Amino acid sequence: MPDPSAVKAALQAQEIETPSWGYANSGTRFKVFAQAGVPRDPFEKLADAAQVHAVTGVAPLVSLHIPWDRVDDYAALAAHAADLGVRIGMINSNTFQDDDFKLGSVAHPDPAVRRKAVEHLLDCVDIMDATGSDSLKLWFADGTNYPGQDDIVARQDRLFEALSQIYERLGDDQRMVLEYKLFEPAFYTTDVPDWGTSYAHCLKLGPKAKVVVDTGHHAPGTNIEFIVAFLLREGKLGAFDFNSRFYADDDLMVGAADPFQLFRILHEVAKNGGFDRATGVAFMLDQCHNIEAKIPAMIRSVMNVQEATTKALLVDLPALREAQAAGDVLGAHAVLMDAYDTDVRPMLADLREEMGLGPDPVAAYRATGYAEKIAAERVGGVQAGWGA
Ligand code: LRH
Ligand code: MN
Repeated sequence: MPDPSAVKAALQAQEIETPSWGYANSGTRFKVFAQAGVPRDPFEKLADAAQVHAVTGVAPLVSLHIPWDRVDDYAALAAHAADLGVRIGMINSNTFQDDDFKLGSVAHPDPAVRRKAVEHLLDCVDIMDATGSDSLKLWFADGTNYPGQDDIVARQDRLFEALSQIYERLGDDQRMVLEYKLFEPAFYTTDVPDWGTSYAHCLKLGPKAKVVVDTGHHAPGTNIEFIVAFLLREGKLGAFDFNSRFYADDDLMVGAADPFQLFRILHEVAKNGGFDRATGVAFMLDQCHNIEAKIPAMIRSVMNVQEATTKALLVDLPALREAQAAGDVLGAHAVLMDAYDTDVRPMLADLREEMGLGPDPVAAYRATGYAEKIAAERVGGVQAGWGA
């Protein structure tokens, strides 16, 4: 069995990145239900993220989304983060809400529109410089809705041209991570629809370009842990966007819909050096809390990642490999299920107490009275959202 103190050390070193937009209002095309106390600006979003880190101890990074988190002074925002005990993580670009991007952004037929998109991406690299972020996270809504609407190969050429311009701009210690998504908002072709397309572009771009695996962006039935294992083998896994789903890109709390899938994914991460800081995999949540209280949902999500990580780290790898080598199908499967069926909550409660935290982060947060405080204070102004 793995050494419990080594497992605890790895858990204590875990750094989960929470999304600034997960603290803001969000919804579907049907309705966005506002909630009392929602932040009105990126400074308040960071304050909420700091609450998640304060009670879990493993969420020190906050991902920004531009322009949703646009401010006049990004260095001041980064300093505010530091005062709160958190850091700015990945900078997410947004080329999916401007009217000019209806037919695409970096893959748009019109070179002037493509230039506008590239300008935005270059602005995001400037924001990385100003905030000390080392990662530009790129997701493109670009695609088509009808056969014949545009040329698939020509769009790939335009996409790669734009990615190359951004790649050239990156500093030595900076990188870009390219996210794929099967569909939505485009419903016929999406220009980066799957891991293979992202991987192929990243391979051609160079070592500073890696793939983002958003767990909600695959066709039903996709074996995501295979993709994760393959990308780790190739040294091309850059980041996760963790969430869960029952149907499409539901963006529900990670581990809520399919905790076994999350375990299988993190088992591949644990077994293939994905938790080693040197591998440089970012573990971000990308969720929308449309009806649930946002900060408790974020805390629960961090706990779900911790629980799945703990189970993955408890897999008896020597026994697993021995059974696999012997062709002992059921034996090998049983080794994995033993870890998955382990109740790791007592171990995590102990770890939190060793870290000087309360054993139950949700209860610890409730005890702060922070939810009532922000509901009372954050009156007036415009609540943050997706600004569409
Ligand atoms: C696209 C996506 C992407 C973000 C957005 C908030 O569906 O997963 O990662 O930019 O959600
Ligand atoms: Mn995502």
